[in-house]
Amino acid sequence: MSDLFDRLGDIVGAGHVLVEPDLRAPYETDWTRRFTGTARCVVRPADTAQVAAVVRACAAADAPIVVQGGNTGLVGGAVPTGSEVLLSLTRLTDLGRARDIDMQVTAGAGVTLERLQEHARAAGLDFGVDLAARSAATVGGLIATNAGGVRVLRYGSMRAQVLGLEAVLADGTVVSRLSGLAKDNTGYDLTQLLVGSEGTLGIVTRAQLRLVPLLPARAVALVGLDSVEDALTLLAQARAALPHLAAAELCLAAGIALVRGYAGLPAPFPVDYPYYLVLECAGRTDPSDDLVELLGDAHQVRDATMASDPAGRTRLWAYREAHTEAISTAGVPVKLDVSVPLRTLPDLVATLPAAVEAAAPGARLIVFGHLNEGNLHVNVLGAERHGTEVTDAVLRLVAARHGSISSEHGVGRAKARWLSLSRSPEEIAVMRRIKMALDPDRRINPGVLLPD
Ligand code: 2HG
Ligand code: ZN
Repeated sequence: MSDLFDRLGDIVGAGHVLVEPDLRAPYETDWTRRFTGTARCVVRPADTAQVAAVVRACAAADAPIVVQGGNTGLVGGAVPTGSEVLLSLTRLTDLGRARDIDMQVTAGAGVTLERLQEHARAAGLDFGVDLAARSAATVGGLIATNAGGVRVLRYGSMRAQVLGLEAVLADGTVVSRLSGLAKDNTGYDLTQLLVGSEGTLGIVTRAQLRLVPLLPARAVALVGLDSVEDALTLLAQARAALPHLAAAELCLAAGIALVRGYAGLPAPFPVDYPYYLVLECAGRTDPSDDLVELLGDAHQVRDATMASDPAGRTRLWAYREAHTEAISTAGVPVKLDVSVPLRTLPDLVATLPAAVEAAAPGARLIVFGHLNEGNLHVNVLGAERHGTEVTDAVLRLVAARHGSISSEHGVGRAKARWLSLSRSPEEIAVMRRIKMALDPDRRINPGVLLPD
């Protein structure tokens, strides 16, 4: 083993090979504390050439690799299981000029989402993906998991932002396609094959990313509602009437109560409602009037509060964005991320409490999510000992409604054994053949995505 450490030290510098348990520890447990394991060592290369050399050294030593970005993943896909070298990409922080001529930027895998956003905004542009873990989540991880977030309604998920990438394959080959051409029909799209492959086909080291216009004028509304059906009707009206619609996020009373306790937020309205919708509009000029008109005309709206100044917007977004932190502060959740066709969403929301109670009696269910994509985040507290039962019960409800067992977080280790609920045997067989073609020795992220 020490031969491998020496070799890795030669490649990245001995200070970037972390062997001692206390140095490895921050990398070995995920953000939610649900997934934890041991790595042989953590290795922190500085550029693509070093990543390729590390991969070759690991291959020579027959050491599997687990790849990690900001360690904000939620499905255990970047956590080691015992024998892997943990390859951390946080030092790949090169960030090119945000170009307005083609609205693109080249970013290293270790660039955080927040830095990318600030960089684009300083150039009068913006990035199309946003999510609460922005300060730590990295470009490489966002690509590997095809991250979603709160702006999918307007710009699509991470996949839609990736115009090209550079990656190291399991044998150390570097494939690079960073030209960013808007039109390029020259065969298989390797870039999009790697997006969402969860590090199982290659290690993304750099990406060519699409930027979007900066829309500085924003208005946010928090709306109290009686039912999911009403939330969907209001969303349909908003989609039709508001060309500036930028986000539509659903919260439930239990989550709002938890967040209020955690963040010390006041009650948004004099009375509580079972459902809440956060709507955001974004444009070059203040979109408040359009939002006021929509909410004034919609009979489903029980109460609403709005803000267009930055502090007020942040305050309203906090009711939604603080969910994940509030949940993790309350305990270690069983965390599921599912989507169903919109017409079946009310029924799924109605069915979840009984299914969860049967699987984990007395557990606490917190549901929220991205309404436009029918994407619910199902978090269950106090169910650590019933994680498998809860996961099985919820994912079967989703599959019965032709939904997806992973809407945006990925499959990781957490859901690999349930993959067949969302993908056919034929699809899984093709996925395995692709894996075998690119990583026949199952060297990178073994056990992630595809069940053993
Ligand atoms: C979000 O939408 C993230 O805030 C996290 O996808 C969801 O904590 C979760 O379950
Ligand atoms: Zn989400």
